[in-house]
Amino acid sequence: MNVVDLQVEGMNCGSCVKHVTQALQPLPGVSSVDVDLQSGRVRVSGELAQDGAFLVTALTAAGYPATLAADASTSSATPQPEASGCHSGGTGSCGCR
Ligand SMILES: [Cu+2]
Repeated sequence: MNVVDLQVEGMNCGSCVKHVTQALQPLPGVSSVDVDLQSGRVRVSGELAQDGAFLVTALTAAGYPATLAADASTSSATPQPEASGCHSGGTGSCGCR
């Protein structure tokens, strides 16, 4: 079991969190995905065979440009269930439509 932390851009609302989770969850070896909406941090745990680059690729393809976060020693990534909905007064700049 290992953990990869990603820094993800373009998440502004709960729907984005859902999209990001759905983009990562089916990938090989992924057993859990924790998204912190406010910091844009995503923590993926599982039997991840590679260095996490495939996670970055998948997320970017899903419309959320991601980079590997350098330190894996952040405090717990607490999922943020809800922010301003992007369809109701959000900035509109997030990856979901
Ligand atoms: Cu959104």
